[in-house]
Amino acid sequence: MSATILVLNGPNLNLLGTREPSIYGAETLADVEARLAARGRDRGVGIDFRQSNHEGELVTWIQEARDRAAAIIINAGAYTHTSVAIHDALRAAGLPVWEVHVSNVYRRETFRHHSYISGIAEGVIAGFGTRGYDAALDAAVARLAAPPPS
Ligand code: CA2
Repeated sequence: MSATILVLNGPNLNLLGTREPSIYGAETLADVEARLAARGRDRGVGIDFRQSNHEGELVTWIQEARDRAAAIIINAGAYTHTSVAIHDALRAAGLPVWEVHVSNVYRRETFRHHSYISGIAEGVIAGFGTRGYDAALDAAVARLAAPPPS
């Protein structure tokens, strides 16, 4: 059975492609999901792609990932900057994590410069638009194929 990579999206990311294209681009989240599903198929992994506006739902999905997924790619949206609960759940899951942001958060307001996720992530991708998800997927696939020596 092939590995599954959980791709989680936090609050308001369901609005991608509908508003603020100068910050977030024109692609919808459904476009990103379709592209990642195809990329995952090409690379022999399954993609479980989800979005929620609710912190607790994201926490539950991260907890469940422990038994269902081999890696997590997460754009936690604004919860990136606020959520100790998501930080704790990611730590507890014990899976490799890649953090993605569509925009370059370091060019924006200072409250977006701190992340509760970066410190436990294998890698952080910000400011490459929705292509950041593709880069994170490739990094996760490479890591699953050749885990680092322990
Ligand atoms: O750049 C990113 O991917 C963010 O995670 C997006 C979050 C923001 O709070 C983070 O600081 C950076 C916001 C997602 C909102 O997405 C929208 C998309 C279109 C229109 C309005 C909001």
